[in-house]
Amino acid sequence: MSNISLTVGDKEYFKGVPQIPFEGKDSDNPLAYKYYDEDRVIAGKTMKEHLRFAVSYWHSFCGTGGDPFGLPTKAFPWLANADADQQARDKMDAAFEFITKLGLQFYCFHDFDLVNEGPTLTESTRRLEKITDYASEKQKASGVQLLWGTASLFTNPRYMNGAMTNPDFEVLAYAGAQIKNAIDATIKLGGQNYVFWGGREGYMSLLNTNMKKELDHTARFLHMAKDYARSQGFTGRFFIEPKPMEPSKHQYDFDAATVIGFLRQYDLLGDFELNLEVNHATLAQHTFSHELQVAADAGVLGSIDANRGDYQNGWDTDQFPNNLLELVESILVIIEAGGITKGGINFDAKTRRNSTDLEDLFYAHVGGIDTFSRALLIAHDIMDNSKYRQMRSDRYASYDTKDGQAFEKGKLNLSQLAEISHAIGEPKQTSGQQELYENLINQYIK
Ligand code: XLS
Ligand code: NI
Ligand code: NI
Repeated sequence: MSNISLTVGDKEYFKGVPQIPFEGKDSDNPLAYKYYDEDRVIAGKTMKEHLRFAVSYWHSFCGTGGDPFGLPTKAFPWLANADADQQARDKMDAAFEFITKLGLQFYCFHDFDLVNEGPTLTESTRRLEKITDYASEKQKASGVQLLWGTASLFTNPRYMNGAMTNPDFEVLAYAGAQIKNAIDATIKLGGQNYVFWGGREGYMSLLNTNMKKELDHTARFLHMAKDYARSQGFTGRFFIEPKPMEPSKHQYDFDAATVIGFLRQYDLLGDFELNLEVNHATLAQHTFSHELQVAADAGVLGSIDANRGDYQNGWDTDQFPNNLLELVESILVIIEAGGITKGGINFDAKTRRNSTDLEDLFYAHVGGIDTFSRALLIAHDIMDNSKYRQMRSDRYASYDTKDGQAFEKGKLNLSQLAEISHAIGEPKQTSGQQELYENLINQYIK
């Protein structure tokens, strides 16, 4: 049974939508889960524990459909009140009604998703303190928890030249004040993790950019943020979210491999892991499973921002995940890495600009949750019942014994390697059998 209690404020925003039940794959009810059976146990853990789904505050409750060519299309009723504090409370009522109707355990926010940024830092701080008091009550009443908090250091014009990387110290200091508030809010709400996405941390032109200085400043800033959070008792993980471009031409957190190199160079490994986003992987011309594998192999696979891109264009379209094959391949990597344990799966995805019914938010999440759930079931079936694991390890079997093993253990030098090859002669040809692997995966998609 769900440990999440339905929590509706003074006004019910999603009238006519009940708590979403699990009805199984033969159901044709669009407001029911077909695969996400939260208490079903797979490989010793419930689906809820494997998947740790989170709703993102920004797309779901603040994203009103504006784009560079057109005005907002979505008149969310929780944004109607002009009073800043009341609007923030209404939005939070809507958010908790939505999350608890989905029966999900987590949510994620930026500081200025919770409240509109005030005219001064002092006023923004006051608004945040007030809404986080309310959020504490809401979390308590519902059982919903904070997966991660973050600060928006990319929306306000002051950050047009970057936040942590800004050439002007005064802007960097403002970012420091904002991050301090966001860390305080995260700690106050028992947040399990804290995220950094560097939307403006990069450059539009190298001509006016001192890259070394900007990266040094970023590292210094991250050390300060980590030291502050630890001094306040925060024991969670810090996640960096790689993205190669958009809004900047080039962003320093380009992809998983780049971020890992940065963390290693500046001695940040250990506290920092990665929050990987599907659409960011495709923008970096990688598959999502590639990014997961790179992070897993470095021991920094932290959390996921779930969405999908559009394969015909190069934007961060943040569509809801519905590509089963992409997710099966990704979850195979996650299973081998030991699962997502501290982070979760956050729907950093938005309904399309012309999806204007409030129910569309539910269809989108139900579909994304079910696609991930189905992929989890399929991937475990592949791991447990197919030859997939065996085929992969057989491919490397020549390193398990004799000279291959000696090589892996560092017991051969280059001259010995050459001698061995002279004795063997031309190696036999061995097929990579890619098509066989692909067929195997497809056979289990049922
Ligand atoms: C934007 C990012 C952003 C982060 C949080 O592309 O995905 O939404 O997840 O700042
Ligand atoms: Ni994201
Ligand atoms: Ni994104």
